[in-house]
Amino acid sequence: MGLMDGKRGLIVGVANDHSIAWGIAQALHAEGAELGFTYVNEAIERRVRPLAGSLGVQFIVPCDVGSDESIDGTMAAVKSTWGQLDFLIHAVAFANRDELNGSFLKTSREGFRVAMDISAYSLTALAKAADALWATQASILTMTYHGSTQVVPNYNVQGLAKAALEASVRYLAADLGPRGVRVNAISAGPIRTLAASGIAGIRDMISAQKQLAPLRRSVTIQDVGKTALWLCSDLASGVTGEVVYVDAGAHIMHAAPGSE
Ligand code: 0WE
Repeated sequence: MGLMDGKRGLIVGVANDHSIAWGIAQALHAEGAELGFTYVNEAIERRVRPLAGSLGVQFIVPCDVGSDESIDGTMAAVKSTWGQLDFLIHAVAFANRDELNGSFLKTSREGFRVAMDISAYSLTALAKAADALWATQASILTMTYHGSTQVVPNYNVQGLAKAALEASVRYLAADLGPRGVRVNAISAGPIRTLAASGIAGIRDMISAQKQLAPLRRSVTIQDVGKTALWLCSDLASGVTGEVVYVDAGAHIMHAAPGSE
């Protein structure tokens, strides 16, 4: 008996076996969920197919969250394959690389638009396209980061996009709640994923987190997967519109304690 037996859902954002979406997929699969994966292009498709295969996942569809036509095609495939959707995992973000370096003040109009479109609006776009598919007691989950509310050097416009994403979680929760659909976000501490690998100083950020965090460690995609499982399962039946931190407690601290 698994917590997710009989539940079917789509995972958007697996790029490789370091992806947070992959940690979530493994945790949900282990409790009996039936999964579908999306890929944004052929390079990602080549990485996603073997990962999907290792979990016995057969439903693999293209999805470019920057395109309404692509999202409509994805949801049409969900409708014809499953008829309804019990959960959706949204674990994608994108800002132009030159926006994630140096001063926020130099943010361009186009850089702002792209970050908001791909990192924030895409959640609403997916939720809207799946409007006729939501099962009662469905669960929508997205990924955010503390740079939404605190200034993290270099995170810049991506922090604004995460702030918009967190607000989207609350508005979507209010709209979909009457139908029993819950909408939540996990705010993960820094993890060395593909998206983070290009970030200068990510290693230092992770080791700084280890000093700061009450648990004195960084978090893994397995940590995130277990909280995702809780939020997508009936265990979190009373939780919606929430941002749950999975960061070993780091965000409660103002400064690391002195060594003594
Ligand atoms: O949300 C993120 C990463 C999001 C991200 C990463 C990239 C890298 C490659 C969005 N767009 C891009 N575009 C690219 O071209 N994180 C929470 C990880 C992250 O990213 C940072 C961080 C942390 C932590 C960027 C600057 C400072 C800290």
